[in-house]
This record gives sequence, structure tokens and C-alpha cells, in this order.
Amino acid sequence: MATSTEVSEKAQSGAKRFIGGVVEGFYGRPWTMEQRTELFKREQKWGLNTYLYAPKDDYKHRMYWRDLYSPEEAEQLIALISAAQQHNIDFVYAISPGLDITFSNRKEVAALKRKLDQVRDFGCNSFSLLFDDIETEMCPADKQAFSSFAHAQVAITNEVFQHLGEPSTFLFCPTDYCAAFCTPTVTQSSYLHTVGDELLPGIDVLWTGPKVVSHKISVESIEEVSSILKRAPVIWDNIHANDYDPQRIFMGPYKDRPTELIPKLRGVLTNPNCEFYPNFVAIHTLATWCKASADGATKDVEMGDEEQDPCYSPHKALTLALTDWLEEFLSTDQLTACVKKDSSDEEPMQTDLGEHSYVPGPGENPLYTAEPLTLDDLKLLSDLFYLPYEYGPTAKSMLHELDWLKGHSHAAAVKSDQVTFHFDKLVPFDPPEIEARRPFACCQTAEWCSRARHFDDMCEAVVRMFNRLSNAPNRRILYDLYNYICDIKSGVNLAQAYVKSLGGLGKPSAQLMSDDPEPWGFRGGLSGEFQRMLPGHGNRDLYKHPHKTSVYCIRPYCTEDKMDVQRIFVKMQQERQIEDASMTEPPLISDILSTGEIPPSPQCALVLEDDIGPCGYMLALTDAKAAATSIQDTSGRVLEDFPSLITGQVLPRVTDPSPVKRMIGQLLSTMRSCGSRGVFCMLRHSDRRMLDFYTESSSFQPIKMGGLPPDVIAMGTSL
Ligand code: GDL
Repeated sequence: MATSTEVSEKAQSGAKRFIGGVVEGFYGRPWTMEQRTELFKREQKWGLNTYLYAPKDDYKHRMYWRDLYSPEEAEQLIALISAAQQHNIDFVYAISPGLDITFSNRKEVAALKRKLDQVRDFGCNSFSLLFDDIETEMCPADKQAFSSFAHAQVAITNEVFQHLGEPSTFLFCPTDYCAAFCTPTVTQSSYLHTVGDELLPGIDVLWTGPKVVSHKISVESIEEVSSILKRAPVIWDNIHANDYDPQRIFMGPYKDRPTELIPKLRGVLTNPNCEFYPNFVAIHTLATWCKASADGATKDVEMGDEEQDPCYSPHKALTLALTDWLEEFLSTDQLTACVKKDSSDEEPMQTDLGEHSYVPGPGENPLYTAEPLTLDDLKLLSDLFYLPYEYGPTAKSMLHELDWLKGHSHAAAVKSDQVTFHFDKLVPFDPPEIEARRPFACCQTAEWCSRARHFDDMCEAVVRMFNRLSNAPNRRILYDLYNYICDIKSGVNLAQAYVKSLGGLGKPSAQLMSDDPEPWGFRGGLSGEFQRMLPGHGNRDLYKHPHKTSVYCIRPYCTEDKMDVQRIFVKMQQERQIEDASMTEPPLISDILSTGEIPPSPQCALVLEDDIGPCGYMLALTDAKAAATSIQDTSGRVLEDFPSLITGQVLPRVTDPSPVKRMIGQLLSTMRSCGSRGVFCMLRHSDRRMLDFYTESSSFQPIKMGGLPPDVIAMGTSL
């Protein structure tokens, strides 16, 4: 492991060393002095060099920023600063006066100086002024004194910086600390221009990237902001912060920040999870990242991924971190001392009790022996609680499989007594003895059963991981993780029971079905209730596709549906005309199916219903010749290759693409079994959604067809 000197030498672009470390900058319970001291040890061991003290909910850091520290508090801070020095960590003391400071009042400036002087007397040499998360409107007195909010902040920051003798580390956090906060843009932000032009050059600026919690930070974005700030920023990285969501914690690797950034930055400080111990991965992988450079020793990444960083592999950094973390999980030393000393009500695991250790006699219960935690368990843990915008590979695969099992279960998506199914492949994936192991063989296909078993195995692995974690000797890490792993275990259990019920494996447990469930039957409390009532469960940006919350029914079309189908057809036509008023729509061959002029072929019409009523349809003609000659003159060859015709529409309220794709698949299957060689459809270019449904659900490709209006496209697929 490289030392902090090595890191700074590699990353150094000018005279100053690269700032690499941790900012305790989250909302909620601050870390304890003992945890911070532990942090300094780790930072030193892993080659990081800085700790920024900025706990949002520490009274004297923000709310009561003017108040001096009491003698007891002073004693603690002095010890902490000295511990940081012992471990070669630069202790940066931050203060957040922005909630209520009057910048133009000299007494306020004096109060700020007095407070920082006190901390300087504790032995601290590095400081920071933070103006994040505050009201941007100035009070009347300040409006009179300063031409803008940025001018007020910069004036006080420069004055304090000089008052403290221009410390070599002095950080300023702007109110517009990410691109998303800049009005109108980074390059046109007058706030940032003022900071860039007026802030003294010895002061560094904190920046969280494109957003508060930035998914990716690109080199271009940093070049852009640096040119306005007239200095390279220090990234305050919220990638592992979890103070905004009590159900999430992040244990994936530091990621999506190319190492090319290192020479363009003044430093990176990670503002991680509120829970101290689960930050092992966040900090360890950041340290690995900081050590990477163009000629670095970590230049050893796997090939094949287009987004490869030649100097840093998140996957390898994660494995390194988890391997070290496993050791800590398995260590009892700090724990037993700590638990025995601090708490009488928390029973540590039975360890070595020396002479008094109990040995069961013959016929007595054997002692409980815990299975040891494995590296795979930690990999799974990290996968389940990965990063804010990404789940780890196993979690992704579980979601994908559950989605597939839901979508391909005819018990769930289609009323199986009304629609006939045709499956191409009925190949069992597992040998018969494994097939018979768990009775998923039910109303589903062999592929469904095989995938359901695989899903069940993945769920079981989560439960085993939970059990081994709960038995791991290091209780401090476990207690920090406990709520999260309990929560995921319950979530996984629910999904597991649901898949079993889809597979026809009996009803869910009586507890789940009870009219008077236990409180864990309605998890999430009031906040959970609100979330469930919102469209998409209130989640906006985690998934590319909208959430699938509606229950849809796909059923055969009957003559009573004619009016509804016409209504949906006309409504969608009107929607397109609203978007493009100049558009006139000559009828297409397929329109006569929608308007009811020609009835669909038997078994070739489906209606989609949600809880409001009919919301979509798919209709088909196995032999389209009659319809084709009645309206447009298609070349004979098209109808030879694609004798059948399909059409359909769905209302905009259907945000989930899967029922539409399923209807298309169902009709294609029916036409195939009727002996058709191919199917074509005709669409207007403006009908993007249907175009996507056809191309995504089956291999529909554009085909040449004579006599089509310019805004119309014909597509076909062979069966
Ligand atoms: C923020 C806060 C930070 C908080 C984080 C994540 C900065 C500069 N400030 O905006 O205290 O922990 O979001 O919620 O990031």
C-alpha cells in the first residue's frame, strides 16, 4: 500500500499536494471522537491525507456557530486534532455561518474570527467556510452593503483567510456548489464568476460535480468549472452519502470519475454514509483511486468494457477493499473490549470465556456454531447496497429475473383461460433430478421454472449472507448495518414468496394474507404509505424506464369493445395532431381495422385494460390482401413475404411497455400458428411509441412498400 507521500507525489500538479480524504459533512448524528480517530488511522494506512470536520448537525459547527467551545469540548477537540497530526492527517476545521450571519455587521465578522481563533489555539492550522444549503436571499442590510450574495461571501472569506495568516489549506464551499445549482449555466453564472474573480488565489473551492449527488464527473465538466473559478476545485463527493434516504446505504466502489481528473483537480474528499463502519469500501476504494495515475501500479484492468479507465478498475478496487474488510469483520479485539465496557444490555457473541467456557455433556444441546462470513457474502452485500445510481451485478440480475418472471408468468399477466399460449422452446435448463428438487413445475413453462429456481437460489444466498453477517464477531460493523440487512432480507423474502405463488406453489403464508397483519406486513410507515400512493412509487430517476405499478389485464377483443377501440384510435390521432397542427392524416390500411370497417381475424384481437378501463388494443388480420387492395396499392411482393397485418394503440397513461410488447408477441405467435410467413405494420413517423414497441418487442424492420405517404413507415417481421 502506498503512503500518503507517494499519493501526493503522484498526484501533485503544482507545489501543493493533492488533497485526498474524507469530509464528515452529512446531516444527522455526527461520528464519535473514537470513530474519527479510527478514521485517521485508516486514512494514514491507505494513503489519504485530509479530514474535513463539517458535521451539519453539530450545534457549534452550524446552528450555534458563534458559540465558543466549552472547556470539556475544547479538551475533546484538542485530542482529536492531535490524533490527526499523529497520523499525518490534515485536520481541516469547517464552520457554516450561512444560516443567519449578517455579512455587513462587523460584530458578526468578529464573532467568526473569534471562533476560528479558538480552534486555531487548539492546534488546528487548516480551515474552511461553508455556504452550502442556505437561503440565497440577502437581508436588507447586506443588500445595501454588497452588490451580490457572492460578493458578501467572498468578502468575509477573504478577510477571515487573511486574519488566520493565509493557511495553506483553506476551503470555501459556495452556495452554488454543483452545476445543477448554477443559473443559468456554469459558464454564465454570475455567482461563480464573482467567486472566480474575487476569491483570493490561496483559497480552494469545493464542488460536488454536475449534481449534488453526481452520477458521473467528466473531465470536460471540471475543465469548464475550473475556467470560471480560475482554480482547480476540490471535489466534495456525495457519491456514498446516504443522509437523504433512511433505507439506503452505499458500499459499492468509488466509480465513474475517470482518473484523468486527478491532475485537473486540487483534491477529492468523500462525504460518505452517516454510519461510520460501513464506509470501509467508500474510503478504501477512494484511496485506491487517488493512487492511480497514467503510469500507476494499478494499471491492470480487465479488458472488454468500453468505458475502461486504464489506471483504475472499480471492480478490482472493490475486491481489494472487501478482502481487507473481511478481516475486520472477523476480528473480535476492539469489539469485545468495547461491548464489554460500553454496554451492559448488548450481549456479545459467545467468544473465549477461558476456564469458564461451557462444554455440553452427552445428550445435551451442542453449542451454536456460526458459519464464518465469506468474501462472497461481502460481495453480495456490496452488490445489494452498491451506489446511488447503480445496483451491483447480482442485485441487477435479481431485479431483471424478477421482472422477467413477472412478465412471463401467464398466471399473472394474462388470464390464461382466455388466451392460448404458444411457446417456441420448452427446453428444461436443468437436468431432471434438479428440476424435481423444488416443485416449480406448475402452470408455467420449463424456462420459467428453471429461472424461478435460479431466482430462489439468489434469494437464499441473501438470507445466508444475513445469517453469517449476524454471527460475525465484529458487532460494531454489524450494528451499523443491521437495519439495512434486515430490510433487504424482508424485501427478498417477499419477492421469493411472490415468485413461488406465481409458480403455483401454494398460497403465500397465512401471515402475509391475514386481514390483521403484523406491523411488518405494512412496512415503511406513513412515509411508505405516501410512497405507495404516488405514481411510480415516488421514484423518479433511478430507473431508465417508468415503474410498473398498474395491474393490466390482456383479454380477447369482443364486439362490445368496438367503440372503445375507436375511441382510443381517435384519441391517439388527435394527440398527434395537437403535437403537429400542420399534419393531415390520410387513412392507412391498418386504420380500417381500428375503425372497425374490417373485423380482425379470429383469435387475433386483444384489449388491454387497467383499473380505469380499456386503455389499448392490438388487432391483426392473418390475410391482409382484401384490406390492402381496398385502400392502397401495395406491391405484390410485400404481401407475399408478409401476408398478415397488425395494428394497435395504447393510451399515454400506459407508461409500462411490457403489456404492449406482450400483446404484440401474443398476436405474432397466433399468426405463426395459423401458418402465416410474416407480419407487417404501418405507422406514422410521429407515432414514436408504437414504433419503439414494435422494434423492441420483435424483430420488426423497415420494409419497402410503394405508394406510402412520406410520413408513413412500413415494417415487417418474418414468423
Ligand atoms: C448536500 C450537503 C451535504 C449532504 C449532501 C447529501 C454539500 C456541499 N452539502 O447538499 O451536507 O450530506 O448534500 O445529502 O454536498
